[in-house]
Amino acid sequence: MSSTTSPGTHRSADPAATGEWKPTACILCECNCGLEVLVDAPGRRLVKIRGDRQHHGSRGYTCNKALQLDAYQNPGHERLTSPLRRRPDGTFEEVDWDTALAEIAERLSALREEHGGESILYYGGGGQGNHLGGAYAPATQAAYGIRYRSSALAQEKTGEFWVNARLLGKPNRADIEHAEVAVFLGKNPYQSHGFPRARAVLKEIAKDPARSMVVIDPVRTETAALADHHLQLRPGTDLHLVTALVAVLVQEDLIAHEWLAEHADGLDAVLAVMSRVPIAEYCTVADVPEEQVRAAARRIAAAESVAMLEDLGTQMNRNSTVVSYVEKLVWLLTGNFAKPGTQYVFSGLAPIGRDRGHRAGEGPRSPVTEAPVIGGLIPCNVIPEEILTDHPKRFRAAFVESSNPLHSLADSPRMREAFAALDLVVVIDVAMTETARAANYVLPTPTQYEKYEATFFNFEFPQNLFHLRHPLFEAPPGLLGEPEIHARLCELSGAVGEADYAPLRAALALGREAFATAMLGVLGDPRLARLVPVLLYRTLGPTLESELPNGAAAAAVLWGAAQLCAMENPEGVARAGHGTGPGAGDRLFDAILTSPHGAVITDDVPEASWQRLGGRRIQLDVPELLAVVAALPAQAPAPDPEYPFVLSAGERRAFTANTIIRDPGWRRRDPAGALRLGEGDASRLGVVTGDLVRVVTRTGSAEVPVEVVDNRRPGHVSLPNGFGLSSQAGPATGVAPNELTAGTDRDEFAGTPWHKGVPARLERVG
Ligand SMILES: Nc1nc2c(c(=O)[nH]1)N[C@H]1C(S)=C(S)[C@@H](COP(=O)(O)OP(=O)(O)OC[C@H]3O[C@@H](n4cnc5c(=O)[nH]c(N)nc54)[C@H](O)[C@@H]3O)O[C@H]1N2
Ligand SMILES: Nc1nc2c(c(=O)[nH]1)N[C@H]1C(S)=C(S)[C@@H](COP(=O)(O)OP(=O)(O)OC[C@H]3O[C@@H](n4cnc5c(=O)[nH]c(N)nc54)[C@H](O)[C@@H]3O)O[C@H]1N2
Ligand code: SF4
Ligand SMILES: [Mo]
Repeated sequence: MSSTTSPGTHRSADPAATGEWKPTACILCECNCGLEVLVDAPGRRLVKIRGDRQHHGSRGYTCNKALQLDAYQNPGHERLTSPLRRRPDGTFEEVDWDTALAEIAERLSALREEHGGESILYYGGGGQGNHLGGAYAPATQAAYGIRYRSSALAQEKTGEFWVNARLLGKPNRADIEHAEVAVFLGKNPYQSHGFPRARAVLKEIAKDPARSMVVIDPVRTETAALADHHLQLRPGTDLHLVTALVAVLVQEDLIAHEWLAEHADGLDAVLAVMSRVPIAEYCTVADVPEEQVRAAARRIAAAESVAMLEDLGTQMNRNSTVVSYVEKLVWLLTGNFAKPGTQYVFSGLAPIGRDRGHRAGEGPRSPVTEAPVIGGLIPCNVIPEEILTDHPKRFRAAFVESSNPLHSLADSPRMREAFAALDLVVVIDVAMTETARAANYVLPTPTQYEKYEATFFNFEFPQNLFHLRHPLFEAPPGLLGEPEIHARLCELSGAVGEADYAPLRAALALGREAFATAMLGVLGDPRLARLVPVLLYRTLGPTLESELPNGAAAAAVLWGAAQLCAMENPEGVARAGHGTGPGAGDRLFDAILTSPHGAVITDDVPEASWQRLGGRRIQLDVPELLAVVAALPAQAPAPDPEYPFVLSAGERRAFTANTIIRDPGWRRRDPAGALRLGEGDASRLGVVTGDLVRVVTRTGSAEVPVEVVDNRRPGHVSLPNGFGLSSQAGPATGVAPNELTAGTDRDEFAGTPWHKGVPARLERVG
């Protein structure tokens, strides 16, 4: 750690004695636990970190990872300090902002002119902790006619989004904290979280004899070890197992007939398929004793409340969209919706997870491969195919913001090839990433602790929280926040400018009410409607700075989001204390601005879930998906003898956090990112913990030390996510999982990858 003393100051300047505790949040997973940080302001260091008891969601909780956040804030020489332009020889030169942005604007405009804005892909828009900057990107998209976008959500969640859209018309989440029975499908919340205070809640459930936990995972994870029912299935056989679970509910007549008659259509079609399921045979395929499956189904049916959470173990695996469908049938057929401890429809400030739910084959498609666009996102796995072709509609440019697709998407070698084939790549990031290295222009931005930031991952119930974090530090000179970058690019395109701002500023001078009226006018103007984020930033933004200096203009976009939230959720917003009527949105906005520990945006009653469905009945019959269930063969696919192992490529562990922290020194355990394998496999291979093996897949190979463990099935091995980051300081640490994965291994409905089931072979090294 660098010393914070400057010449002449006393050597023992202890920041703990002189510094200040400031509220903020952890940015390493979607929970965004509230933190209090003792800062060393001149050194821009997070000196001490503790949970924030005043934070409504996390209530003082953190996991082990939050303590390492200084390694994100201070990535050393990986930190970007100036805009960079790539020279023809591949090296980078520093350029000033005016030059960089003017050249980018010119090249984007030229591409639009020649090939249409459809030839430019926008990728990303936020990580686990930062979505405020990305909220301005739609304006840049509008300014340059950029029509297609994608993000990490399109390699994990789009299948589930689509299923939710078909079944309920709305996304939903699980109230694990209050559930009598919590069910985790391909999810290890002990490490990955996914709901507030996960480890504490898991332990509460485990020690309460009146509650139960069901875990469906081929690994005896930390979560599975706490479970009452661990269905330790053969990897990749989730469709058999979960279908068997649903079939037990149907065939033992454990379903909520009255509730379903009142709320749902399509039950007969589901019953027709499920009543014919050969339960015993499917359990054999999944290699789980039938009695265990029946016991879990009966426990679910007997419960007052069941909440169920699926995640990457199935979402990045074979049949993921169909599995998501049968998973939802488990809780729908038992009536576990819109009651405490069940599934609910959340409020929020952004429409994450919403989709129109077109029938398979209908709806928007990607330009070259005609892959389904779900939730507005093209599947990540088709991106290289949308570039590496001479199709006239191919992508010719990529605009990447707060994301690292050259590391995180399937088949990194092919992704590198694809990005190298583009005419223009622009990357906005804080650090020199794998993707930034492939860019023509790299635009440096302050870290999330040097600016106002927030996420739209606000899914809690009954009280939903929004946390606008205030900066802990002043940003270093020479960096621009994302809102400023987007505003300048929009202005340089000629789409928006002073003439558009002036009337809004005049209205604002009369008060927020007049401003709201003027903004309504803007929304009715097709030229300006999609530029609203920048209009807010340039007009309302500066007025926020007078109260909250150091960049609060970035929060301006939340004004619009707050108005929408108040309109969509009047009762919840009122119950949260923001009143009713036309001023509610403004009061909500002000509460967000002035609540550095987070503001409750909505306080819901269970019926709110029904209200959000807007009178639509639940549609249980999704014919495209039910057809797959009906045709499911009663045998497991035969493994390829050349690749007898199943590799789970990207397991969440105690010290992984996507690629948010680049310095490998942050890890207190598992520094090499070991390949985990069972004792039997280890002895057959003749390796012990620490020995090197070569992992060979159909697309790549890598050498990695093994860790012999006792919690997994024979033939099932795993590598952690987020390893193998390039560094200017030395060789990469660990294996980058997507050097081993294939883009063509993807779901037939959503195009999501099969990262959790990569066929692999292991060879002893040396
Ligand atoms: N520590 C840590 N936490 C994180 C992150 C991180 O990088 N590190 N990332 C965050 C992000 S972006 C996400 S999306 C979430 C993901 O959170 P999770 O989905 O919980 O994480 P994973 O470990 O990738 O996969 C979950 C489980 O799937 C199991 N699995 C593997 N194959 C199969 C299978 O065939 N069937 C079933 N049923 N299960 C299988 C694995 O054994 C594993 O326990 O985590 C978030 N939290
Ligand atoms: N094989 C395999 N691949 C996977 C997974 C897996 O399990 N297996 N998991 C997948 C999942 S679930 C996810 S979510 C993705 C995640 O992959 P990505 O979406 O690519 O995201 P991150 O790795 O989180 O990268 C976040 C980027 O944001 C940058 N950043 C940090 N703060 C800021 C900021 O304030 N502004 C800007 N502009 N940039 C900032 C960081 O430096 C980093 O480059 O990985 C996926 N890839
Ligand atoms: S990584 Fe841990 S401390 Fe950080 S938000 Fe997630 S659960 Fe909270
Ligand atoms: Mo993720």
